[in-house]
Amino acid sequence: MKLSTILAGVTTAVGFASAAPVLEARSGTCTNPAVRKEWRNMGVLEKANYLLSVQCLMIKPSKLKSQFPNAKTRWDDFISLHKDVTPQVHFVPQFLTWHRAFLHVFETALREECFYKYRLPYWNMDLDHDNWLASPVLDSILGFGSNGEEIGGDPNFPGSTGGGCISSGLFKYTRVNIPYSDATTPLRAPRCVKRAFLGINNDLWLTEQAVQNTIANSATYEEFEAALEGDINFADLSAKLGLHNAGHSSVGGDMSDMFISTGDPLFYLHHANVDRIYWLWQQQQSSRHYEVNGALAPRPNPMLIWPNPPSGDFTLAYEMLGLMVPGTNTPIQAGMVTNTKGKGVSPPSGGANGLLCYQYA
Ligand SMILES: [Cu+2]
Repeated sequence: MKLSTILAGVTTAVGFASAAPVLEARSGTCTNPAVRKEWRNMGVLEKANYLLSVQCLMIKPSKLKSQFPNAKTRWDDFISLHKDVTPQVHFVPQFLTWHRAFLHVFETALREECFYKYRLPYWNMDLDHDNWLASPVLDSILGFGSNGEEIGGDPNFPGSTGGGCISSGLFKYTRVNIPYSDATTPLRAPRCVKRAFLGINNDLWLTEQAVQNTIANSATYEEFEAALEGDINFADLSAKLGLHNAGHSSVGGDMSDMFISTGDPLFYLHHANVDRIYWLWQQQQSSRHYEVNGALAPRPNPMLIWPNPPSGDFTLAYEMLGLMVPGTNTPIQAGMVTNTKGKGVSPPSGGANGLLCYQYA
């Protein structure tokens, strides 16, 4: 049976045509936290609702075109929001809080502008590190499709396979309109999303043991952030790669381009998993729900240059670049998102009320 036939069958059940947007009260505190689940623990209707809602964002017209002239769709908006601030939100302590805020804005768009009724799923890559190709996340019907078409891999990642456009599933025909970050790459918009699977770091960085080590060995937010995000050292790539970087390079293709990796729907599942591990670290001590520290300027890295980075330390008042509280023109501050159950409550040290009300299962 073809994918479209199967999805058409569940379309009515998940309310594709008739669902009113799921609006959530913006006021109040977090009395009943929503639950974000691992992809394989979601039911068929939840999966179908998610996949079709993502496709809805890929079709809806851009709202940020004046800011991002290449953007044609809402999906392009989210690629652009990330691309525009990539040097400012990677290899810096705000990495975890910025991406948490970004996921919140994305999840809100899925629920309010499309017809998504549940919560962002995550991909626990540990469950697939030794049998990647069999992952339910990569299913070609109730998943995100598998590797890129086989063109001998990505030459920048020796040992990778695939390398071409997503070869199966609903996103095989996805087209995005945001150019690659590499200025020497000709603009071929609209273009497909590529993948180039690379397994060499899976055993080292994606296992439950690696996650537990990262959590146990990080006493401060600054240490934990650097360990989970990871650092790039071309002389010894595996040394400090970290779960976040390893997950990106394991999928490869668009996912290995730090600027436009958000074009692959797997970005959001991988980053929800990164956010889950951040949440797990916070669960260890209640003070960690509002702990931030570290210098705002980026760690030395061979990938990105933030011209004239600010001096000073990362604080709860620091604004998450480019991200507004959904439905407003108010910039999201770090202290609004460090606590996943902090909705409607000010941090102990004072400041704007929290936005979030969720946990992971
Ligand atoms: Cu990112």
